[in-house]
Amino acid sequence: MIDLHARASEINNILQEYLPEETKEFGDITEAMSYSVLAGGKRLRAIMLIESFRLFNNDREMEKMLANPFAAAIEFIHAYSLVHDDLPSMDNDMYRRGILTTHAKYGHAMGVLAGDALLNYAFETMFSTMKGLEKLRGEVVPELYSRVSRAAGIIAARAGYSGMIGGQVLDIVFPKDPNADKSILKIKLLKMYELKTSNLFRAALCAGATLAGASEDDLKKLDTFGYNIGLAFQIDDDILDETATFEQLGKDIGSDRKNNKITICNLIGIDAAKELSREKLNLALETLESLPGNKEFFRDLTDYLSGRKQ
Ligand code: GRG
Repeated sequence: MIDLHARASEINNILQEYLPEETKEFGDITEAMSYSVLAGGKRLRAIMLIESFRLFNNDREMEKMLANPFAAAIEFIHAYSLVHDDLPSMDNDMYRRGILTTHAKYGHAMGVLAGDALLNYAFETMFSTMKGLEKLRGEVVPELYSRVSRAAGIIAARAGYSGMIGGQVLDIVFPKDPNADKSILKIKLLKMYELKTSNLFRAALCAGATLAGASEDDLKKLDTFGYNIGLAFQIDDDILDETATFEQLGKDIGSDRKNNKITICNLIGIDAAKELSREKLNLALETLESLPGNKEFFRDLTDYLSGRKQ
């Protein structure tokens, strides 16, 4: 069985290694960046990126030089999205991961800027891997340059206007009328979940596999796996927002209700939402079996996701 707690600590060490050195030269920005990233978190996207690399490649030196910085970068992007999601103009939340949100601690402007800086720094980190590639023995270096740029391209697109940000936009403009046609609302809601949540899971999985040299066919399968676990994850996030406690989640619960959001829970009910999440995880498991390599980690991860409490 996987020990996600231990894996998260390993990722925290990688994050420490790749965060910019703290300096007051630019005011509080580096401190606010570290605060936003190191506050805690399950580190699932970084873990998935490294594990998808391992499905296709067992060269630990290459993993350290390519997968580790990309794993840090995907967490920087995830942290930026949370920092911006918490802003007064978005969900206006004061607590995240058990501590004050970045804007609540450093002020609104610094919340915006810390998020922006993390997004840019994520790409700086990904492209910094190119500097060391010539040191890897026995590899055709042009192929590795190509893998790095393709992996960064996948992350850019999945996090961008037609990916995670697009999902956030759909979230903001989502119909507020609870009497609208429920089947149409459900389709729209799942599309929004796919965009805002599945996309970063898909990005993590496909970037890790691309760095490892996976085939297009296997990338498509991983993408489908990420799509389904991402949907299940967001459905469960909505369920937890109704049923968990502040201590479990580290943030104020009932945030969706406070913001008058239509969620899968108030649309189809908590039991049907749980069933839908299970369906998506079963679909993910089916796809997983068609992938090569040792899939034990991802089987365990799917199992963990089916009963997560935080
Ligand atoms: C550009 C102003 C501006 C805003 C963009 C992109 C964006 C804001 C927000 C992304 C949408 C978002 C926050 C989706 C929620 C995804 C989700 C369920 C996050 C929680 O993930 P966990 O549980 O968090 O993995 P931890 O804390 O464990 O890392």
